[in-house]
Amino acid sequence: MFSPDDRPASGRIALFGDVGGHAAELRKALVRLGADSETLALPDDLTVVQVGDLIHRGPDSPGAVDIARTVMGAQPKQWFQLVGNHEAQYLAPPRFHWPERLPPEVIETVFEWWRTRRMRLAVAIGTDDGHDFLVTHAGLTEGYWRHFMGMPATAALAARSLNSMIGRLHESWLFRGGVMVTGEVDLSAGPMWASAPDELLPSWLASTAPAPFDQVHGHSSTVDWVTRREYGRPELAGLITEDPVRRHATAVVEGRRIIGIDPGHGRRPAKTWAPLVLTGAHVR
Ligand SMILES: [Mn+2]
Repeated sequence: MFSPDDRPASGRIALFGDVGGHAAELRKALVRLGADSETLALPDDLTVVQVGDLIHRGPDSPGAVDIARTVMGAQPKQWFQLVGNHEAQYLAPPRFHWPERLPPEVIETVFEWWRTRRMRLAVAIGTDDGHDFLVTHAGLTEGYWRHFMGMPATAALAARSLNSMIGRLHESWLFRGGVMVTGEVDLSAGPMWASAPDELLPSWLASTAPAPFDQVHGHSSTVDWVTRREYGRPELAGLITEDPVRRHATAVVEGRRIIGIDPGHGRRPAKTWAPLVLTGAHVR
């Protein structure tokens, strides 16, 4: 029997975009949210979702993996680790050219997360004010939702569908590329690879049915945060609200929000960025 007491307690959920090997930035932001400055123990009311691409690019990928490993080990219900295309590089094709390779023990940790399903494709988040968010690395395109998943009607069903494919017959579907792999725009691009300006947003704009839930994603952005130039078709610009301090870009398509939170770190960290903090929120 369902009773209101069975509902997970609501609290803060901090969604971290692509960390890209910037372990020091991740640590600083966690401490700012109330994590212990030495052990990184999270306060009881805080849950973290990291959208994948923890690694590569910045100076300390092993350190970033170590932070996730430490908190997941101590507080497994309070850290949700998603898989990005950079983690996928060590798991399955398509592989892309990348100049760095992690040390073997770090690769082993990433592989172990995947094998034990500690690292997953998606998380669904509900908020007390009625939002229903699906969180994935690159975002769920309309075509992938339609053709590979049977059009789940809620974020929780979509997350369950994606996560249940790990280790199963159709696992390779999860690694489906898109324009960033093939050079061809694909409105069914996969949830680790879809490009926000070229595939994710256009796919939902072209949809005959409104999106059934809101989304949060990392991986790519509709705006270059350094030059403030917008990517993609001009009609996208009118739909997007930018927060250049936090580096969040929120598109509203048919009343549904698609929030991009990739801070766009390079070899150096972004000058300014922040996780997206949802209050009154719970993982479904
Ligand atoms: Mn990515």
